[in-house]
Amino acid sequence: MSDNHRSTISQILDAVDRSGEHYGTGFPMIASENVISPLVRRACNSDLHGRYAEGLPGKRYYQGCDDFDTIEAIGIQLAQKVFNSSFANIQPTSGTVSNIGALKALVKPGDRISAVSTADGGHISHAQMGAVGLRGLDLHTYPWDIDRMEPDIDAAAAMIRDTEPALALFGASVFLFPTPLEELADVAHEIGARVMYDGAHVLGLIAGGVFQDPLREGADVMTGSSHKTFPGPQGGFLLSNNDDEKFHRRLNNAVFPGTNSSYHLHHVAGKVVALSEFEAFGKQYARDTVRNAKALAAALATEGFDVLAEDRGFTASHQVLTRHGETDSGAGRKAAAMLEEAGIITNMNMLPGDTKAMTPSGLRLGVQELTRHGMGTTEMEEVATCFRRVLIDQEDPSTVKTRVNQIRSDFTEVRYCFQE
Ligand code: DSN
Repeated sequence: MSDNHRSTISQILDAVDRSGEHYGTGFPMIASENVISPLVRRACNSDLHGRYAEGLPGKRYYQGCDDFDTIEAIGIQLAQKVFNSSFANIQPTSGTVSNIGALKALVKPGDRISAVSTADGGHISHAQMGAVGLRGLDLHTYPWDIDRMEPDIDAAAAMIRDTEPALALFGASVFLFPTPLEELADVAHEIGARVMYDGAHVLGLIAGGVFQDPLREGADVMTGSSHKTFPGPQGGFLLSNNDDEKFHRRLNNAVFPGTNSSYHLHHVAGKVVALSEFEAFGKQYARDTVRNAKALAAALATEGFDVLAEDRGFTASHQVLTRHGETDSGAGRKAAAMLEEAGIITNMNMLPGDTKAMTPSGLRLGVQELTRHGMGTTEMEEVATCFRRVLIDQEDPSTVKTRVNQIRSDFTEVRYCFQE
């Protein structure tokens, strides 16, 4: 190896080795992330990372897929069980890719679609800048109830009746409370629209039975990520409870060949292990996650923070939203940077009223990963105290970091999973 190559490789590998450090010693609180279990990691770190298996189990375009057929067939069955669905495709390589697949299956270019606006917490794939624009759809966003942090039911129902979308899309990336889906899905079905629910953030809570049950509340299709509250490797799911085989074929075709070729077999194997672990431990994990989010929100409010949605008990999901200054002031960005210096990893987030994604006033916090490491309500109070020391008391973040590392050192294992 030349000196140049040696230096490049060591720069890369040093950064790879370091990359997990602050997550392992601090508080990982990004609401869209999670930690994988040792057995999921083993499945992901396999030879499958370099293989192809286009098609479905037993119907492949390549030889050499027998073992992977076993893995994917088990995975489809487990996904149907865990999500209580008659159809599951476990191939999408991300939540966004499962959304692109669902849009390919459900609508044609030029069709109208209704969705949550990104300013109100909708995902970028629900927007013109993302998958909705890619499919050439005419987007109409729901009127929003800022106090309840959900679509304004009457106004959104009227909007669906007026605009008559071909598809009513629900779900978001800022997701504190269940969507009033039953009411709005009924209206959408009345005017002949299909209903899609993007459960990316809350999929583990849905499967754990603690949030809402979209496939029984009117969603024709549910998409989601396999790595947010569902604690698997990065990837996606496409799910439905429609029993029509023709519809199943349409969904499968939208995934392959529609939107995926290689679908990252090592991650699929990891998803299947995660599904099995979820079947065993998921309900308890989901309950503990929501309990911790409520505890963190209450503790932050007690410490003096402006926590959103107090009137509704702050949250019913894994997420908590805090406001740190005036609308569009960038106070959320500053707060996230200060917390990072103390070993607390969060993300700035737009709150109602903010108009600029890079200078928002808020933070979006998630407790699912801390919960997976075994933290409970007592630790949530300690986490809130660390927030107060950094952001209200303005203590030197490196002093607070010592305390963060000390708290975290008692919670290094991954729980709610099988031991190797
Ligand atoms: N950008 C992710 C989130 O943090 O919500 C979703 O893809």
